[in-house]
Amino acid sequence: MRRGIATLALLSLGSVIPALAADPQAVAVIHPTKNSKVEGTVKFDWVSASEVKIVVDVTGLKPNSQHGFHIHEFGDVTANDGMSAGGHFNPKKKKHAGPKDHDHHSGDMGNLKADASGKAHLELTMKDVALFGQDGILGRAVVIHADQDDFKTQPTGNSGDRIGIGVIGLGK
Ligand SMILES: [Cu+2]
Ligand SMILES: [Zn+2]
Repeated sequence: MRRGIATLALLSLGSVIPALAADPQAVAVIHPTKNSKVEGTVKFDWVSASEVKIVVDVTGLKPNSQHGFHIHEFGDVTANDGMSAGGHFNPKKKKHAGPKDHDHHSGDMGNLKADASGKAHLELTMKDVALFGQDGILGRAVVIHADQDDFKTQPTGNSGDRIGIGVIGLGK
């Protein structure tokens, strides 16, 4: 009887908590905004509850240049200039900076470096984002910018137009 109640409790818990792999993942597929050809993927792979490995592969960038990219607050990609995604994701109310600076927006991911063919590959590890909850990034957007993030200008890093955007979805 007691075991039956425990099983019932487990079953009902299972129905409210989404079935996630032990190692949850998220992915954003990057699409070009107007007048852009930027495409690619940004993958998020939690190696522990507080540590996520991010792998970025993007094409269509200006060759040999750097491009700021961030998680922005809203997964609203209705505006064709990307502006509907709002500002940088910043639940901890910090100042804008680079991902390696002690204080930075949770969504600050630094710069992508495009090679001579306009491709960029980047891997970085961040500790400030989760899938769900206050730090949750699911349903928000990754935005890639035309210019380099200077890690100083508030609150944007002065990285210019939004040339690529993708909504962060639950990964397989
Ligand atoms: Cu941005
Ligand atoms: Zn920022």
